[in-house]
Amino acid sequence: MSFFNKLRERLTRSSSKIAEGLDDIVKEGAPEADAPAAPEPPPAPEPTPAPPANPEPTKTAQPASPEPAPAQPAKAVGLVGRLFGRSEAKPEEPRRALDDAMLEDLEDMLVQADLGVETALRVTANIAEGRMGRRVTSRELRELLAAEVARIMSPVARPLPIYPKKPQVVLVVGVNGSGKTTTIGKLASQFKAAGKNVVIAAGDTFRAAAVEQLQVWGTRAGVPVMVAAQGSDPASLAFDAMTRAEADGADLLLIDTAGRLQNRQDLMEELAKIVRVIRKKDPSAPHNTLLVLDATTGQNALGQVETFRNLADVSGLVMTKLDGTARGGVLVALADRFGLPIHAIGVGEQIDDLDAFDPDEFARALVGL
Ligand SMILES: Nc1nc2c(ncn2[C@@H]2O[C@H](COP(=O)(O)OP(=O)(O)OP(=O)(O)O)[C@@H](O)[C@H]2O)c(=O)[nH]1
Ligand SMILES: [Mg+2]
Repeated sequence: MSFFNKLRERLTRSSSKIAEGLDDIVKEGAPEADAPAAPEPPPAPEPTPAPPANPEPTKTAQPASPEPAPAQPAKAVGLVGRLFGRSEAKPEEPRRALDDAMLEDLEDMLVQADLGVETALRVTANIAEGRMGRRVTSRELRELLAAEVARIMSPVARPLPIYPKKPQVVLVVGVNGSGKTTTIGKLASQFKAAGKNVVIAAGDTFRAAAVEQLQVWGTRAGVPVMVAAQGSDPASLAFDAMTRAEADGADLLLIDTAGRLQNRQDLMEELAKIVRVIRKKDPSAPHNTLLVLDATTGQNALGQVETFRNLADVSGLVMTKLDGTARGGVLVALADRFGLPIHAIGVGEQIDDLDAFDPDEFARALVGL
């Protein structure tokens, strides 16, 4: 199965949240056509809040453009249609006019879908621009939303860059359980399969299980895994691993680290020490510092980026566990807020459940197209 198909299939909790949200928004405000005229809520007493500040306040206030296709009540079924039993009388898709109330609903829905307030505001404003008053279907909204999401994410979609520098040192960091070790296993397998000479350093000397986990991946991929005694200094392991990778002529050295909670100062200092020691060997290393984020943590991911960026020179992100979470929208917020490259996304526990991040595919999958 192609990665896109897998993504679409596994992102359903996020995508149905958004797709159903859009359906509801449109239905809610659609003319009484099919809905039994629900009692209109009384108009808000206070003036409707101004639409979100637009980056370029150009033509937002454009008068309602002529509707492309005025919704018609049930079209008559043509003779041919009747003869062949074709259902030409398919009920018209509900439409709703883009107005302030609808934009507010849209914004709320996007916040619920973990895009974050700032990004939800910006996306909504861009969708509104030049379209106020136009009557849209849920499908059209999905397309508009997908285009906005893709636009935000295109600049950050960059696979892990491979440099001529040997060994290229990739340090992998993140909070507990975010998927660091699994991501290293997947990356090692994929790079090895692509003909790269890879070495892994099991820098999580905290948990014996982490070392075993990496050894399983290493054996599977045919990649050597450097380990050290439990409880030993991960910085000295990193140093030894660099020596080994140099001696082996390795292209890539992937260094796993123990999961660290943002509030554990000692662990955070340990990470800084790993970086210092690596730099004694190669002042330009680590060449990449990957922050692995778990999509299920939703908005917490934003805080994790802040913390790790202050501590290490985070050069790119990997987001795991997009399968089975309704919080996949957080990736849009991350892209919008930080502009850090998103190197890969994970949608499962198998080797090929990690792939480079494609903004268009992600955007379409996210809105359920
Ligand atoms: N469903 C799913 N599970 C994943 C994904 N990536 C990792 N996991 C699972 O998440 C769990 C934690 O992954 P690890 O790779 O051990 O995470 P870690 O960051 O190394 O954890 P610590 O070393 O404890 O900090 C494991 O059960 C993985 O199989 C993913 O993309 N999707
Ligand atoms: Mg681990």
